[in-house]
Amino acid sequence: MSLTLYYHPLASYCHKVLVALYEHDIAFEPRTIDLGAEADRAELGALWPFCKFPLLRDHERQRTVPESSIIIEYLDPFAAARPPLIPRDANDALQVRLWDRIMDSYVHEPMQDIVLDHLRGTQGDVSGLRATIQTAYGLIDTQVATRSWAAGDTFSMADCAAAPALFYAHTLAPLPAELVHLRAYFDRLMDRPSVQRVLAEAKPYFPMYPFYSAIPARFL
Ligand SMILES: N[C@@H](CCC(=O)N[C@@H](CS)C(=O)NCC(=O)O)C(=O)O
Repeated sequence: MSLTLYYHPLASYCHKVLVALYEHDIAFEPRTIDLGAEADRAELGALWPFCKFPLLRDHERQRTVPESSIIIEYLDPFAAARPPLIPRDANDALQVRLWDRIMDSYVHEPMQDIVLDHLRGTQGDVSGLRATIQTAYGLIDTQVATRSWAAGDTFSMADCAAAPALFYAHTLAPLPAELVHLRAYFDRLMDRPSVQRVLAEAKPYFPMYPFYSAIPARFL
């Protein structure tokens, strides 16, 4: 396989795909994109008009693959030696896809919108976004009370989605002390070697993050 990943080491959706790549130990050429640089934007935009990353280019198969979940699904069959991130069983796979959606839609996206609101200086009412994150926290707490990982006892795509979503959401809405299962799950995620590697690579860029001061000291 000959792969290029268009990404940035600080970007949360890129973290999701990096966790999957490191879980599978798949080699790739990293292509860092600076969205503030015109030439980089033009390069990414020529491949994917929404100009968002992560974006994967498979040179061998001449395929351009956008969207973090789709990239993880695309790569999964190529890493047959490792446990799959999407189970072969259709019902188990559905649970993984459901929890991947929950992490993206109800933690990651509201978190991203709060950060964007801050960066744009729009000072909009983000209470609805915060409430969505709190609802998701409660739901995840119940889910992981009886499971090691988001969709069962095997690390999956849902956990790849959860790691960056919870890492950054935690800086905006700290995990409530009473949600002990969620907090234990967060610690398991942060201890996972693939996640630690992603966070170590992001570390030099953390000062660029607007809520840098809320990143727990153990990650700095
Ligand atoms: N649904 C997309 C979301 C990707 C996304 O929002 N990426 C952010 C970085 S974390 C981005 O490219 N932002 C730049 C922009 O929106 O201009 C996915 O799952 O890959």
